[in-house]
Amino acid sequence: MRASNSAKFITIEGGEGGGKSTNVEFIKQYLTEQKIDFIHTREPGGTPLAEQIRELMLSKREEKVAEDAELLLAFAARAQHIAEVIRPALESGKWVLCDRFTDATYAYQGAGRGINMDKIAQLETMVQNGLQPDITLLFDLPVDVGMKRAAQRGELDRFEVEQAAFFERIRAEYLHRASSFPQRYRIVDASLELPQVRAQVLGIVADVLE
Ligand code: Z5A
Repeated sequence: MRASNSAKFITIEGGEGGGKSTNVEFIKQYLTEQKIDFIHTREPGGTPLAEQIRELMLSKREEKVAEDAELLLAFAARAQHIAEVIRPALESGKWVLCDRFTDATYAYQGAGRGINMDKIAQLETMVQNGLQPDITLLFDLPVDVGMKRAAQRGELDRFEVEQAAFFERIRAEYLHRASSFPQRYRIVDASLELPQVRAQVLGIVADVLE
């Protein structure tokens, strides 16, 4: 395994149907080939408690979920995930590859649901205490293309049943954040054929390794 003191925190973001799950497998394979000691985890989730919170967040229900309740669930899961998984892994020298992180909260709860971004920033400060990803891969593609892809996967969750306008706001917020944090963000054109997307992704990860 490689030297442990340069462990990277890599997050994977994007709207529906962007191919995050598909491409994360390529990243895992590449990191393994490069003998990088890493863990792969996800948000919401990543610990038993946080996975239960994920279930609460994603399951469809008759009761309307208050926007602040959804926001606090996302950060409750994140607090547990950081304490139990992310920080210990980074501190022990393991890279952390995480499907979604706080950028998703700004995109989904902020732009999607309309929650004030300052409120999200306050929770981010409280829960993360300075922790930020080193690199964020944004799988970007037109909303209609992504929704068609996501629909092919089977039953839709509580977020996936939203209308196109919701996902347009999410896409715009991700792109806005990418331009606000150019050092950290890498945009992947996820509308291309899978081999081309894979080539972009592996190019980015190879750069990080250098
Ligand atoms: N959420 C939130 O609201 N607030 C928060 O703070 C956080 C999350 C952290 C679950 O996330 C939900 O949580 C999410 C936001 C909310 N909303 N939803 N839904 P998730 O990441 O677990 O769920 P997801 O967005 O559905 O991610 P996913 O499973 O990785 O899906 P994906 O990005 O669409 O990837 P995929 O399953 O690999 O690809 C979708 C389909 O497209 C699949 O059939 C592939 O074979 C196909 N595909 C992939 N790439 C291609 C290319 N290049 N060409 C053609 N077809 C392709």
